[in-house]
Amino acid sequence: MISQLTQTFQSYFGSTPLVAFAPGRINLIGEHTDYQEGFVFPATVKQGIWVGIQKNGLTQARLYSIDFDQEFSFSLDFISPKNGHWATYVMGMCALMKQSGYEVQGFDMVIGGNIPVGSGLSSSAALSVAIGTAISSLFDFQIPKKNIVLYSQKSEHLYAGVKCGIMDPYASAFGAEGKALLLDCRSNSHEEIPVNLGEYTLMLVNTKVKHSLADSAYNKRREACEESVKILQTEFPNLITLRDLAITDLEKVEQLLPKELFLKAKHVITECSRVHEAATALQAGELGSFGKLLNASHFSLSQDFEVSCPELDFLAEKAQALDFVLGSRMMGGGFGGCTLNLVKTSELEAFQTALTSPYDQAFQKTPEFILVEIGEGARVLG
Ligand code: GAF
Repeated sequence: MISQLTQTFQSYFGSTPLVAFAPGRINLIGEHTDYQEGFVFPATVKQGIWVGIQKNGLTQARLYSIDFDQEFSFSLDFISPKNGHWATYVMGMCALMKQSGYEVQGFDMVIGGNIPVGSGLSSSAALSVAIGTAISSLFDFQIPKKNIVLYSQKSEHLYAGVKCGIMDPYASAFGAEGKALLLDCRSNSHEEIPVNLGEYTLMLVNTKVKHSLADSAYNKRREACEESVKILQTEFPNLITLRDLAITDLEKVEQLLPKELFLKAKHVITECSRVHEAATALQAGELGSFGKLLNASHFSLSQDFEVSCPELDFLAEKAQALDFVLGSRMMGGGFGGCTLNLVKTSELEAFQTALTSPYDQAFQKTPEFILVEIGEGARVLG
């Protein structure tokens, strides 16, 4: 990828670029908890976004996307990011850096990547983090990683219209080889936990669907959680977010909230607890318990939080029924993307066979299987 990017850059812009990389992420467990300041357990994959960049001495950013085979340029003096275009992510990051006082000057940029489309591995966060890392390095801004993460999240809120949490850019920036990040989304700090899976392997199954309601439904779930917090604050005066509640509070929470809101709150409260249990199980090498928590997470996301879809439910349920699979669940925001599966390494082929034709028969689609290798977070490659 680096040599393809460098060659493309040279043929478009006639100079040699600095190259930065930011990976996509998986999430072991802890879904729809980050925007309630809860706990998540992501890790970074080897696939990601590469950005080549060089100064051009102009007041313009000139861009080329390898994947879209498209050029785009904009003036750095008048940045107006528009939703729905890949260049929005570059404009968004530049606008936010400039607002923070960084004097972003003219640059040329080539963007390439190998994150499977629609897989839910968070290519947009990887893109923003790669752009931030590249610009910071090119102009020697030395922007702290955490600020690049915050710009990335804000860019998604302001210019893509998704009120996402911090997990995706945080993981992309801070990922560590062979480790998952036990991330506290209140303090925005993490602990690295080694992912030792013995005879087992993590495998993603891509549904190859992304239902159109995904972004609006995501924002609605977030609003539902915020509404619950407001109602609950009358009885829990110290409550800031749902993260502040424990399993032992569930009975009282059920009495205070309408059923719809209760089920959403119940998911967040129980999922935060599952994250801690999963981290403990993983550290103790208790993979059976870890797998059961993945299954419980799927059930809760599907039945209580209602962010699954028929394709995800089908794949998770089929996988859970296999005796060489310890756990399976939908991963990420939902309504499409991938399931995450803990599969016995010697049975990976049998796993693919068991899912492929039933899925094809049910949905007229061939699922895509992606082996997870946990790689390092964002960095400048030279
Ligand atoms: C998406 C969001 F971007 C994350 O912040 C997180 O909420 C996730 O969905 C669900 O856990 O990836």
